[in-house]
Amino acid sequence: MLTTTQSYIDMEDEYGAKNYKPLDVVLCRGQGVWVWDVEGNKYMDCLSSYSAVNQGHCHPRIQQALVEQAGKLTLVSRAFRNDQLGPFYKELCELTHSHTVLPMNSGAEAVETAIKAVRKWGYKIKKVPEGQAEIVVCANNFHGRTLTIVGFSSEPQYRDGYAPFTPGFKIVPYGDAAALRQAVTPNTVGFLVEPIQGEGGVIIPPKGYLKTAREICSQNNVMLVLDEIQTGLGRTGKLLAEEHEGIQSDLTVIGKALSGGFYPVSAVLSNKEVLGVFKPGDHGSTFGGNPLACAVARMALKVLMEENMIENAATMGGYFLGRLREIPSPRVKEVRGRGLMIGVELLPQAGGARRFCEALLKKGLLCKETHENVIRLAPPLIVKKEEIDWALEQIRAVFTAS
Ligand code: IF1
Repeated sequence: MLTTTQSYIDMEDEYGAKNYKPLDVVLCRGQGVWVWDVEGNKYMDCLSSYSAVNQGHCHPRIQQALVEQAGKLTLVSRAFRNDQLGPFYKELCELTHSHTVLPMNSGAEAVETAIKAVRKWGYKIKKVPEGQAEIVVCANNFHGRTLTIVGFSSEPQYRDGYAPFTPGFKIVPYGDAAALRQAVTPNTVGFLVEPIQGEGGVIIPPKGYLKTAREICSQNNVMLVLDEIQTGLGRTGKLLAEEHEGIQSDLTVIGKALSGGFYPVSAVLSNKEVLGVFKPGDHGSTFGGNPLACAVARMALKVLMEENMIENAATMGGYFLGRLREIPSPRVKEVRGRGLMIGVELLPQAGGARRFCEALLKKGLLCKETHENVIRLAPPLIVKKEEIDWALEQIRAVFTAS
């Protein structure tokens, strides 16, 4: 007789496209940092759905906001106004010191929106010759999966079989301010960069890099666009990761935890009039800014702030990082991170990160490798010290096993 788990796996395999290779665990319930599979086994979620569940699974206050709004009004399109959009704009702008918001749904959609905005700004305001706008991006970037975005990825697999791509992008090494300065031309309209490269392997740039990038952009009238879809909303121990360098981007892209994992909600925030270049009809989305998304996002931001999740991420992240570094393991090359965005890079001879994730799964800890040798550890920001201690026990056991 097939186990329940196996029967679900078989069903997925029978009917689903094979664009993922998930761990063979079938989850059916989540609460806080914990999730349960269909066999009743309990796991600590140390991925947080790639930082979309910063507030913890099924946060009761966000759930209540979702249910209440779902009983009132879910979608009216942007042909009409709704009573959640204005308050969402206001609260998000006040929280992030922005003055304009453009709401979208997925992170990639928001990144595409930012690309369109800086290009249009380049032509209409900076007076770059039509069709010649350039945007600088970094090697090992991850900004989403649309054709334009994968077109400027440096990861062969993300590009394979999808050409032709959108022109107008230049790739420079991440963390190299001189290379950025070199790449800027009079036609450069934007620099799109992650404050920490998540998918790239939790790569933290050299101290001062973002500050210098800010200066280079300001000196050359180039828009600094920070992709904070993963690093934002508390993940690195600050509301936005840009705060670690004391800078302000011209555009900030957020998503994921903007809804606490309940609903796809993303947004582009602008500290300049860049988003002002959009006129009615220039850009849009059926679901962008819908009342259900706004109600959920308003509550997701409210609990993030009211329940001190950002401070907890800073404190618990520092604790987690420090204790991880104490684990004596010949397999570990480096433990790095900021707040609760942590990566454990293994030495090549360790045999790859996937098998450690599978071993940790057996001990009740869910995490995910990125590329070959990095294990990402990113529990929800509500994680408690005793829960981290439990996780450390499982990690120590796996890392020091023969
Ligand atoms: C997958 C990766 C993470 C992101 C940043 C934009 C987006 C993402 C910095 C696009 C999305 C997700 C996508 C998801 C897995 C996950 C991921 F492994 F793919 F690269 F987190 F690192 N900017 N990241 O991290 O947002 O359109 O997905 O809402 O595609 O498998 P989205």
